[in-house]
Amino acid sequence: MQLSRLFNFLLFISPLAVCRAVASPHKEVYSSGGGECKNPLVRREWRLLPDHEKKEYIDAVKCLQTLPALTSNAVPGAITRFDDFQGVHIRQAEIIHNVGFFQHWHRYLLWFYEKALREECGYSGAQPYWDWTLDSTSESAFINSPIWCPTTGFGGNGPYLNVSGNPFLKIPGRTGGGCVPDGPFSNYTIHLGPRGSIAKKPQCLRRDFAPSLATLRLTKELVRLPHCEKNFDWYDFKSQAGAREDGFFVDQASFHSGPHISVGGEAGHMADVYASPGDPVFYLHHASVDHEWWKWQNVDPETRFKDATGPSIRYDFPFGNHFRGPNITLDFRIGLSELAPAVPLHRVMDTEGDLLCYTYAKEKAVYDPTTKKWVAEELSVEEEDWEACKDPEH
Ligand SMILES: *[C@@H]1O[C@H](CO)[C@@H](O)[C@H](O)[C@H]1NC(C)=O
Ligand SMILES: *[C@@H]1O[C@H](CO)[C@@H](O)[C@H](O)[C@H]1NC(C)=O
Ligand SMILES: *[C@@H]1O[C@H](CO)[C@@H](O)[C@H](O)[C@H]1NC(C)=O
Ligand SMILES: [Cu+2]
Repeated sequence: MQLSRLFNFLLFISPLAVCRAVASPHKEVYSSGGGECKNPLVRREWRLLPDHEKKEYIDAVKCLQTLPALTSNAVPGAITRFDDFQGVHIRQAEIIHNVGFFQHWHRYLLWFYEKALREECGYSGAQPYWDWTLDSTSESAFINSPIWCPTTGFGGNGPYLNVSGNPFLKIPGRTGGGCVPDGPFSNYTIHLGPRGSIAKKPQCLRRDFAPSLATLRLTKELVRLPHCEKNFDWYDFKSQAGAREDGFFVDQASFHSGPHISVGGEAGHMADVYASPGDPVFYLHHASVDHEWWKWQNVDPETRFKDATGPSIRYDFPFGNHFRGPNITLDFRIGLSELAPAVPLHRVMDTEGDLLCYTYAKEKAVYDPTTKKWVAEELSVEEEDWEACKDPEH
């Protein structure tokens, strides 16, 4: 056990700390003449950012919400640059979920969102992430998470609406549903959605917290399950669990869908498979989903930077029982419509490759009850040993 721990640790840290200086073999195979990643942006957990960095991020998002859209020709309701990103997600929602390139597509979207914040809105930091596991210890921990803080966060829950108006989802213990009344986005007008609608339809940002669900579906144990998988298709399937062709199964919700429905409930934007990027917290949630994939990849980078498997057609096996299309390969292409060029998956496998250039801080957030502040601590070997799995199923 100790030896395997050590071995795993070496596997985990070596590519980050040591091997970055040397060429890794897969890069020669897929050299595409792009740039070189010398100073990766370091993505950190939201609550570990100093307040002035939190403000800088939120100001940049608000800036994106004032710049004119670039995709109005294709998305009539897109008014702002922020809408552009929500719009491309709405348009592609039925092909990018419950498929093998779900992780890749969302990683690519986030990269361009982070790029827009930096290049068009003067943001100097990296895209932060929201580690939901820190807020899953109790209902009040979830409700009082620093992420919902009205002054240094994204605002909180909407007031309770008895009838959610959502025929597709039944979420036990939902507590909100109305317009987010506080925080920096309480006055923002979302233009797109609900669901597949890309016509201009002004609406407020809605949240519908389900705190009891958050204590069940955002836990460290749940996050750990996919990490037990050695092959990407099963890691990915378990990360996306919950949504099926015949409906959404709350009791199977994964660390991807769990936060969507714990924040969005029935009536909130985050629970809308199409329009969820209307809530700015979507990007912090998906950065965390990406962080998990990054951790999984870095346990065995030589293999896992080249492992792209799973169906190309939504709900094909293992997401459903169909075998309608081919499985994805590293040459399968994804795109963001007018927002970014189509690229083969191999370009987004390595976050420090010739296209992407970011990493995640090797730290964890710890609450200090005396100062009532979250502080960063270095991760121990055991904590980051995601391969130690007592009961591997595959
Ligand atoms: C909620 O709405 C249902 C159906 O309209 C109604 O029967 C019920 O009494 C309402 N509950 C509350 C607490 O208002
Ligand atoms: C929202 O609008 C109201 C009324 O115009 C204003 O009082 C409030 O300060 C605004 N809030 C934010 C976060 O901009
Ligand atoms: C895709 O991969 C699965 C195994 O994960 C396999 O059962 C299936 O036959 C493959 N489909 C095709 C079209 O090769
Ligand atoms: Cu999505």
